[in-house]
Amino acid sequence: MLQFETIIIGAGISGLYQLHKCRDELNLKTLAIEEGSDIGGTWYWNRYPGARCDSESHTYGYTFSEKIYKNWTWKEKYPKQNTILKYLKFVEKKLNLRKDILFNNKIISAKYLENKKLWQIKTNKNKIFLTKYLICAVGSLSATNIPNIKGLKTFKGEYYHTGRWPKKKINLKNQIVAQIGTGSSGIQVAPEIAKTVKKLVIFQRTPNYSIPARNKKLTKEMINDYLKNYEKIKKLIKKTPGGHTFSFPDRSVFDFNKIERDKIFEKAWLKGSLAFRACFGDITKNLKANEKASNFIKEKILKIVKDKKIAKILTNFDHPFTSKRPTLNTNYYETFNRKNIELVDLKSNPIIKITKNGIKTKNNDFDFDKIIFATGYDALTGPLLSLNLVGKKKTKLQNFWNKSPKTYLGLMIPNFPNLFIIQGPGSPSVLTNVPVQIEQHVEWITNCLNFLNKNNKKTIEPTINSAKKWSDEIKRLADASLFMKAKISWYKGDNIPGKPKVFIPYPGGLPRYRNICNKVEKNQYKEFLIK
Ligand code: N01
Repeated sequence: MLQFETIIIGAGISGLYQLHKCRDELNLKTLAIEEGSDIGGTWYWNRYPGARCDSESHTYGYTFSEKIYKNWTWKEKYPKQNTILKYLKFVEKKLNLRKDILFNNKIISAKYLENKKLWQIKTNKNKIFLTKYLICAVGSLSATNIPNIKGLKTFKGEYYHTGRWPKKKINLKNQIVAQIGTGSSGIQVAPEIAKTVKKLVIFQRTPNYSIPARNKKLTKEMINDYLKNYEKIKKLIKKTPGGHTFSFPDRSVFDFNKIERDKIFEKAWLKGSLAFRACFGDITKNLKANEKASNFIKEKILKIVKDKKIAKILTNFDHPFTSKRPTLNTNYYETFNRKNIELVDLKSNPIIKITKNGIKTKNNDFDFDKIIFATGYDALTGPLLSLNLVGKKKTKLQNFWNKSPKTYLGLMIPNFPNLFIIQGPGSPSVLTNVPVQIEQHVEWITNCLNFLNKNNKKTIEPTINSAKKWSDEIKRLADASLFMKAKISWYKGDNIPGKPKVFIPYPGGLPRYRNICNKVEKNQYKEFLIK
């Protein structure tokens, strides 16, 4: 049985950086284990047509190395999935990481051996490893959710989830295709495949607010500009709440009359960016202010979509803008003006079952060649629960988290010594430009391991009390936010039957979170049991 000082689960953005830090900075004997056949995590699995990132490319990547930052050139405002994959392969090569990654192995269980103070890891290929530290770099959106709709097994065509899109080329030409789900993934897939398929029927449960991405090629000047400003950008994205280059101004929606306000909205709409929500400081905080932004978007959709019935379904909002994850699109609303598109409102016409030939709703019987599930994820907790973690005193994570995920800082779990999570439940994670959060987590974990090794400490785990206080803090912040106004939101577990209904990520913003983590480190981890 091979033994390591550190095992990292996952070789996506977080796993790769953590491997570099543990192996090259701390000199720990380290192995990363990856389920896929190559590196990339999210960007390995999400190969669906139209997949792109909606953080601006020059902010979406590692900033820890000036050399790496400056030796890579982003060519578009929003990078495509395979461009990000190429970027990660470029980084991996620079750091020579591949030789310490075991591919095609999925972790099926991880058990803490109290007498040895080691974790025992098992993979689906019957490989067993021991390790002192176990770092879960499994991503927050990697446990795909295919809803349990009656009859799926009887469907005789092929079906796919966007987050597990097949490697083989899928021929959609002349096909009649169903797409269930209109979140970030669905909004990207539909315009892309509508160009090819014979007919696309989109099944919408909740309408989504979407801002035009206005993707474009970066000019030489733009590229030189961001490269020149490396230090500035690196500092800036650490200061803003979401890890983007934009922050929220002091100005209120109510400081302006409708004409002035709409001018500001229009400018942001034409620019196209997640920064639309930061046109005013109160859109994401105050329901009345939020209504102004929501109404502006609604009016835009009503203008774009020609069919009045479809436009009504697309704007039948039941939640405030930004209470669910805001999305960017390229011609999503325009796609509904095509002749080969149909929109089904699941609120009035729900799915009854999937049949051999297609989908039966309350009012219709549809025949399909293929079904695309853009139905999201068992976010944040799902990827960790699937590892079948068993901690001290035979504590199963499934039981320990049955009412709510309990972590301290989203980084560690009581009863699970020496187990670290990158982007875990209880951290800002999915509410941020993810690589910024990842770098902060990897660096915090690295410093913590360094502290333990230097001080000859064998184990670390947070106290139950610190985890309880952290959950209370998340609840307090979430209750005061607009996030809780969304009826169905994966931020609070509503999309998965049986999942605890609590707000999962930390909603206090990255700078505040970073300060708390830094304080914990400076005070030598007083909220933890260290032995
Ligand atoms: O998943 P989602 P996603 N019957 O959960 C619907 C990141 N991301 O893969 O809103 C019918 O957002 C569900 O309906 P409702 C990003 O963080 C980023 O799109 O729950 N419908 C919804 O419409 C994002 O937020 C990028 O009522 C069902 C859709 O399926 C996160 O990943 C691109 C259903 C799921 O939307 C997840 O996005 C892609 C059911 N039983 C993803 N169950 C970029 O950076 C669910 N739905 C651009």
